[in-house]
Amino acid sequence: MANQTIARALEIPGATVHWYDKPDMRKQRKMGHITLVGPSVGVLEARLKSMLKEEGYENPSEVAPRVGIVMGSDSDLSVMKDAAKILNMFGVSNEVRIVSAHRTPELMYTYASSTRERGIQVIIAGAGGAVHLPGMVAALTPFPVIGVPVRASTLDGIDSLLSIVQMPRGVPVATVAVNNATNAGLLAVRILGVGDADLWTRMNQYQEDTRDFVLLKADKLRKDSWEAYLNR
Ligand code: RP5
Repeated sequence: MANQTIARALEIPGATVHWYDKPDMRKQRKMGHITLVGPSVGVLEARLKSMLKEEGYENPSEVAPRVGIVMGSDSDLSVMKDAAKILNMFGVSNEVRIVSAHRTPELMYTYASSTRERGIQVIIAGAGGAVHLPGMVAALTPFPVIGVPVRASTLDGIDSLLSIVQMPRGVPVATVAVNNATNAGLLAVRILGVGDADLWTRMNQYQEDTRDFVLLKADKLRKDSWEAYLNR
């Protein structure tokens, strides 16, 4: 830990430097550590991010993802990106990965069974057709899994929806509407918000903003004729 690192850490609220005071310094030798505390995981993440940024780690992937977004194929990405957009908007760290239940079953196993040690708390899994990814991931981890049925076949997404929603008793998967990865992102934020006051407040604000937006449109329609409203 360089002197500048210690000085910078001391400027971050909630950070404490533990210097071991070892007599000599060697390459790769642990000389100390920094602990970070905060009122919520969200605040903690922001503090950690700011510290890593100061240290030159600009890449957000350096911060452990709290939500894992997985999909069976890159063809699902145009739908699944909406979950990542929502999580980014709420400042929730996430990662986006291709994990195919039928074509890379070993990877699916490794991914799902390593979620805890990697800090992932919620998984959003999307796929189309004969979908097994969300269910299998839910079978492999105790963390909540949200399934996104992707419209990817000739059956208009009904096949994907039924494959995900009809889970056997004992292995729950929260299923959102076909192609609605936005709701999967929002549900993940709500789940995390149960234990994160900062995130809870932001979700509450989001709901108030949504309500105000609808009321604004309702007011406009009330004042104008419906023809004028549609022609705007
Ligand atoms: C693709 O097949 C889909 O959209 C989908 O995600 C995928 C299912 O992949 P597996 O998980 O079954 O390999 O066409």
